[in-house]
Amino acid sequence: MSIIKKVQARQILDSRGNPTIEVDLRLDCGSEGRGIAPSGASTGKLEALELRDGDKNKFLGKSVYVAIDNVNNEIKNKIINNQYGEQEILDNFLIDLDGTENKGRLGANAILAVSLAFSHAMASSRNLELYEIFSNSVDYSLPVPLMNILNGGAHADNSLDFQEFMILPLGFDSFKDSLRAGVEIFHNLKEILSKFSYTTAVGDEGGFAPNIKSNEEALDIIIDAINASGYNPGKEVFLGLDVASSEFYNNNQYLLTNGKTYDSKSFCRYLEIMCKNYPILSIEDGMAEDDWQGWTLLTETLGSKVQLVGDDVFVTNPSILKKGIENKIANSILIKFNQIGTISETIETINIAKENNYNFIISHRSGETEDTTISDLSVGMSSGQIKTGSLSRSDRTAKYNRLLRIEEKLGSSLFNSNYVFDKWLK
Ligand code: 2PG
Ligand code: MG
Repeated sequence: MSIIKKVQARQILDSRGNPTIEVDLRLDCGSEGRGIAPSGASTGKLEALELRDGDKNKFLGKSVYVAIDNVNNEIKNKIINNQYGEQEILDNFLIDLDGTENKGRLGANAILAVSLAFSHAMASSRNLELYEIFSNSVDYSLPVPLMNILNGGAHADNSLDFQEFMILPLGFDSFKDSLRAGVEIFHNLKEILSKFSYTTAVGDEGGFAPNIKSNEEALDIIIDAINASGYNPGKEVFLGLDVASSEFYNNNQYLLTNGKTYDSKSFCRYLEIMCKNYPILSIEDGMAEDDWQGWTLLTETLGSKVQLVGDDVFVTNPSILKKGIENKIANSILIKFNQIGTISETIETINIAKENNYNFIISHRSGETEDTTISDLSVGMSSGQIKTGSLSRSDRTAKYNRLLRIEEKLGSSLFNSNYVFDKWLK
């Protein structure tokens, strides 16, 4: 049934013009699947290792020929003509074959691309939609899109400290209407930025990247755009932040571009005040990955009021998430399959989140491709939320477009925008 007959890796380009690895895989029944590894810019220290060649003469050190070689030789030789009845069996085999804690020998990018290609091939061989392959339950749902319309931090060359300013459309009955709200706000935001003579060039995730002076001004302008679109901020459309604070945390201090420094306590207070002044419903990486004390404080202070999402701090790792849950860190987790390196481990982490009442958000990386697997993962695992950038650039809109097609097939009744936020909307 699922004997692997062909495995072929090649180098392609991602949305930033950097090389990445793509794998094609065929089963004996003739079904084929393709997997592509995405790539982050603001990476957590404990992420699985993305293997790059480091040869400055080729793609400025970013080529992935060694990872490709690992797939086309060692991995292929071991898995070809073998049968893997389930995703987990293949993934565990790859994990053992690599033999390191962080998949650093064969490369997490190599392993992930094979893992993804296999899931696509399995879905095709079973005549299933991709979202149907990820879960035994048919409890599907369509996610609320967390749309990153202003880019800062490591994703843009501007002065904004926070990496992502997102809008969360919650007052809508379908995915397509919530997306429409996002699109309208995005275009109104462009007009408002032009009016203030800010650039409307976009950053890595397709959101605008103006040289706005402060985080507060960014939020004010987004509120203006929501109003200009005829939506009610704090009723129909809420705000979300990815502070990505590990990027500006040094020597126990959070240092903003305006020169102000904060310790964990005062930075927590800063975020608390922001939540009082703006309809913020979600804060990702409000504290740095190394600042677990800060995370504890932030969770005690804001955990009952907003979604607190751990990205760099959890890196989609089942053991780290468990530790975080034990330590009462955050109340939600961002899920990126290349942080851990296989589909099975990604699903294991999601199941831990589910069992512990943590929200989980399926997420893209800042370096993406045309691949839309995350859309299916969010529907199949019923995440209720997806974070996949802004409303421009095909690497971002491809994910939304896939969700539109899934919604057409499954019906909008599977979209319930509020349930994942119920506890904070009361
Ligand atoms: C993040 C991601 C995606 P990157 O920090 O959440 O938006 O960025 O892929 O650069 O880590
Ligand atoms: Mg993040």
